[in-house]
Amino acid sequence: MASATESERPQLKLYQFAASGNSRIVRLVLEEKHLPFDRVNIDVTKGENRTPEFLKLNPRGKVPVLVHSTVSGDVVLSESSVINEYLEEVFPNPPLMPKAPAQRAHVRALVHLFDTELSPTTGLLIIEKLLKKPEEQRADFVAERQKATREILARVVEMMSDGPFLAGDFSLADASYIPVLSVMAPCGIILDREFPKLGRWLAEVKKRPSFTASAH
Ligand SMILES: N[C@@H](CCC(=O)N[C@@H](CS)C(=O)NCC(=O)O)C(=O)O
Repeated sequence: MASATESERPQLKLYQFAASGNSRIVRLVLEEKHLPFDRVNIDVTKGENRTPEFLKLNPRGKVPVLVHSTVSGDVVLSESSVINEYLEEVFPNPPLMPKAPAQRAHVRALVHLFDTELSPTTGLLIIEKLLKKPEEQRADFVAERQKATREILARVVEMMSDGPFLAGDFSLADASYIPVLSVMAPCGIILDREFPKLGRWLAEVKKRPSFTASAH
């Protein structure tokens, strides 16, 4: 279905935190697919992700969690990239994965690079630069994380198609990178200057309605 009408409105509930980049990765895909969803806000700064109720949904105590209520019961999923693959399978239109197996593998390789390297490396840089007061920020730590981030971004650029998106048409890969790459400037990494291809990519994804709709 291209977009859900009221009669076939899917029962999707997203346990999320507005400021969480990983929650936004899923919100981006829900918006791109025009899927209505209910939000349950879990304030991780207040430990709401550690309550017994939430730990039943995700024993790792992390947002996002998606609950899809179906005739056969609730499907409870965590991990943004797993949730997004599920959404792509269950709600295939509009598609956010290419058709050819090699291109699909390429999208997954980009998502894997994000999940295993960029997210853990740069997540801590973002916390240091955006959440801590300037006087609390550790200059050595910031410099080391910026260097590691730049190394990973250089690899992303090598893997990028000719554009405007990361891998052909807008895909699950773009959704994974948007939240982190849209806050590189306050982290001291200027994409337009250092990674112009990514700067152009960011300008392009910002034009999509999903960028604004998913922001909070
Ligand atoms: N790889 C996971 C990461 C999830 C994650 O780290 N979520 C953060 C918010 S962005 C969280 O819930 N942190 C709370 C905590 O670890 O206590 C994903 O992609 O969903």
